[in-house]
Amino acid sequence: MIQPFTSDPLRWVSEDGQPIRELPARFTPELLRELHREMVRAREFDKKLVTLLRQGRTTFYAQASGMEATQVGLARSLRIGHDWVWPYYRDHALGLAMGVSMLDIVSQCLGTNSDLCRGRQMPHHFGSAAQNFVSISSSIASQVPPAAGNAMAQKYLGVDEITVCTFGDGATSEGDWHAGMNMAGAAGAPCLFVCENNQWAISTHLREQTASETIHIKAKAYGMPGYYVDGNDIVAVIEVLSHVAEGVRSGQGPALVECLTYRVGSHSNADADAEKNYRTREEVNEWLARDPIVRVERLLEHLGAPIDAGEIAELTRATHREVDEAVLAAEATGQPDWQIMFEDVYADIPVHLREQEAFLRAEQTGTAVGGRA
Ligand SMILES: Cc1ncc(C[n+]2csc(CCOP(=O)(O)OP(=O)(O)O)c2C)c(N)n1
Ligand SMILES: [Mg+2]
Repeated sequence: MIQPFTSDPLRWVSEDGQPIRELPARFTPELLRELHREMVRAREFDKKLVTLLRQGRTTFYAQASGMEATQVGLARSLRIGHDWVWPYYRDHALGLAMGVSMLDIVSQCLGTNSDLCRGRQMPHHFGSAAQNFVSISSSIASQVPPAAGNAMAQKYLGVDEITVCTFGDGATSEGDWHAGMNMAGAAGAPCLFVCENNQWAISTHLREQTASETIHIKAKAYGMPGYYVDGNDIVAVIEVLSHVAEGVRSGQGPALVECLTYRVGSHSNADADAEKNYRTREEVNEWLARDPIVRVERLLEHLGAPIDAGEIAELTRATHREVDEAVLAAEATGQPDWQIMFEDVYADIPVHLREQEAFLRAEQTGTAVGGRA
């Protein structure tokens, strides 16, 4: 039933929340409510972080609003803490759903002492060892070759794990993407590539990005199956991704899954206003009407187990409290001292860095007598 290379995205639930294929038994109202909760938490996290950005308490943030079904669904399709995830910069809904702590993510965004990197990484580029969630990089597609390498190592070591590598539609134009796909294909490495196709790479539309009809058909060239799924239908995302992940796990080699979705907010704070210049309000409204959270609410209504508005409001408040508490806890640890830039790289700090540290210290205390050449 789950076939690769379909011309239309695989879907289980229509945009108005009606099952269009038999709903698999595991999608009980309880599970659907849990998934709904995780998506609402991610959406509200977005809103709170945009506020922190506007307050100048962090300097970079990229919203995932509209893409929650893809990311929360992916988290449900993995063996968390076992499989390895090489994410990209819009994956906080994935991280949250995988159990990365709110405090860790917020600390990283604020660059406080509670941040594992202590402010030495671009905000909103967290990682988490407990979940094998590799630290995010902003260089588009730079995670793809190392993810393929990770999967090759898993194959050679014969471990019962897979690698998951996520990226946007724009990333598929990068040389690194093709190198990584080729390497994984040639090696038959257990890598699940997930394209979060939100149809825009900042202001470049998918149609300008590639002459291929879809992203998933590119898998054919690398000798792996390519699947096409409605990324706003969380039932479809979980059905397809867990099926494909099990294939990868059982030694069938790598696979590519394209989740068709949309980012309803701006690309990041870098284009918060410019967004209005490259896409129409009508297009955004069209996709707002396909909201993945509302789709689950309608499905639950259809199943006779509706979530009432009061419950959603309480869920929203609880998430806001959770973020507020994480912000207070992170800020209470203070900002890192400048000296930390010399730490955590070398076991023994080399002499030239010690000299620079001494120079900076003298600058700080006003006792510097001259610069270094
Ligand atoms: C190597 C590289 N080139 C250019 C950029 C600038 N840049 C940042 S995000 C982005 C668009 C990426 O779009 P996509 O892969 O579709 O992901 P999305 O932001 O839509 O989730 C670009 C070009 C970058 N970060 N790295
Ligand atoms: Mg994109």
